[in-house]
Amino acid sequence: MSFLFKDFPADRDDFRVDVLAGLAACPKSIPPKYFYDEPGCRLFESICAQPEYTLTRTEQALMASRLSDIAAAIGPVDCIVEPGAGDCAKVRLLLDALRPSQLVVMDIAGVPLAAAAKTLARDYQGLAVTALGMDFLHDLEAAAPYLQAGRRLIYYPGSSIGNFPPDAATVLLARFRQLAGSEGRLLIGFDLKKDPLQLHRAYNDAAGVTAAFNLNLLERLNRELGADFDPARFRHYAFYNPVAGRIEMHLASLAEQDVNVTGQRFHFALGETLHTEHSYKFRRDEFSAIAKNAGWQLAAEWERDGFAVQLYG
Ligand code: AVI
Repeated sequence: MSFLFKDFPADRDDFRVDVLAGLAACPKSIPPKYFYDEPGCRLFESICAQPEYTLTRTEQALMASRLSDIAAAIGPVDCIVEPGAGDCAKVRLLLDALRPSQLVVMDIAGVPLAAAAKTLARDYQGLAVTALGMDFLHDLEAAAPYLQAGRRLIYYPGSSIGNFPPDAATVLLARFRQLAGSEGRLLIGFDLKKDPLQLHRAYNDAAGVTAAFNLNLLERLNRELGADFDPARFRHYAFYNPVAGRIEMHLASLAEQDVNVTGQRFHFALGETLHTEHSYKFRRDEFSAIAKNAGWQLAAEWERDGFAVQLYG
């Protein structure tokens, strides 16, 4: 078994600084990457199993049904790199089809990543698995020394790119281009624009799991920064904004209230929201224009039930 884990410890101060800046801003916001502490990762897995949130299952079905076409279009690959790999489940299909010699996975939640990556290393004899516990938005370039030479494929599934506004998505895709190199390829999955009511339901599941995921952010602030949010005084509020083409997720204050975070006091008016996530939905041509601005040329694409996978070179 060939396995390496390198942790790039998240700077507790980044979290504190981002939270304080986001709460002081108008409108208030906190970056969505802070959803993913351990309870947040578990809640996200549970969201993916909810009947209304079909995104993950649709992508899996698309990948499984078109795998041989996708693998043929990608061609030979030495190294697969997956930023934000989470439980490392999605990449297995590509490992089976492409048989690269190295897999590099990255995630801000380093402990669960390391466990999942170690299992992969056991399951795929001859595959060198490198797990990097890092906030790749900060540290992507630090991954370069861990990548073996050869042809690289960046795999970015799950519509994670939708959590970035278009300008930030362009910057991230350009950084992927740098890491992949001129011979490199990008396989990316994203959610398509569709019936707004279907989208609304996906982010307002009947079991309340998405609400719990959103409210867990306040509990995380209480646990890790000694804040005194009362989650019962905030409501999960998610809706589709058709002008911007995105789901917006907020936490709405149910009262006029003050909250203390690391000794600083923040006022919430009744109904004021803390914006926690954007989830952009795209047309295929809209997305390929963003990727083109980042230096990628569309090579092939596949679509199923409102979800797209595109291959770039
Ligand atoms: C991770 N990301 C693509 C998910 C999404 O759909 O934007 C996160 C999520 N937020 C609420 N439900 C799922």
